[in-house]
Amino acid sequence: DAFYQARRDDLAHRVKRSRFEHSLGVSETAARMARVYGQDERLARLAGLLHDWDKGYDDEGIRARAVELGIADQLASYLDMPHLLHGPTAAAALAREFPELPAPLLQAIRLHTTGAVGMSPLDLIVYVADVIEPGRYCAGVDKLRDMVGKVELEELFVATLVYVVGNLIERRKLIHPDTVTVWNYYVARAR
Ligand code: DGI
Ligand code: FE
Ligand code: FE
Ligand code: FE
Repeated sequence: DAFYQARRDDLAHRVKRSRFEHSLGVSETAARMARVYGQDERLARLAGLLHDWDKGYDDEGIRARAVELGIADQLASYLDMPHLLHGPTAAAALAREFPELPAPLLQAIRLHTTGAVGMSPLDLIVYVADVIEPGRYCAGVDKLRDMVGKVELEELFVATLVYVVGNLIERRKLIHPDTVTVWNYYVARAR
């Protein structure tokens, strides 16, 4: 639709080419997953398109943007992980610029990097689609792609977390406290 096309054109100017292609991949993957899991396909397609809206900023730029958007409280827990701020800043910026965007879409964007306890189906879809979109090449991801529609959404999300958190550990990266909390919450539920 017109709103989607207009934001797609905006995004092409906000992020580099490869990130733009990634966003289109997440958009189509999220839409397909929404169809499979009985969620709003149009909302998922738009959330996927917009999820990396603020990915074009460098570390200093994204910190300044968080302050400017009035969400500097996020900065404390994200102190050494500024690359995780683009979710919260994108949600705040999009809400300000496009007040017509529904809250569930903004939430999915805000949570797409760390996850959170009690994620909605749309939140889970955007999180997973971010990892399995066709542009991501990695052996472990094919297994996740094959699970779409065969397992419940929460189970697919836990499998995706295994992949994402496992990668962070292997690369000796910091793990955001929200990501740890999410892991504990969903793993306990999956038992
Ligand atoms: O924006 P994307 O690259 O599409 O993916 P993303 O928003 O899910 O994550 C951005 C980066 O942050 C990516 O390299 C994975 C990484 N990441 C996700 N959770 C954590 C994390 N990095 C750290 N250090 N800690 C986390 O908990
Ligand atoms: Fe992202
Ligand atoms: Fe992600
Ligand atoms: Fe992404």
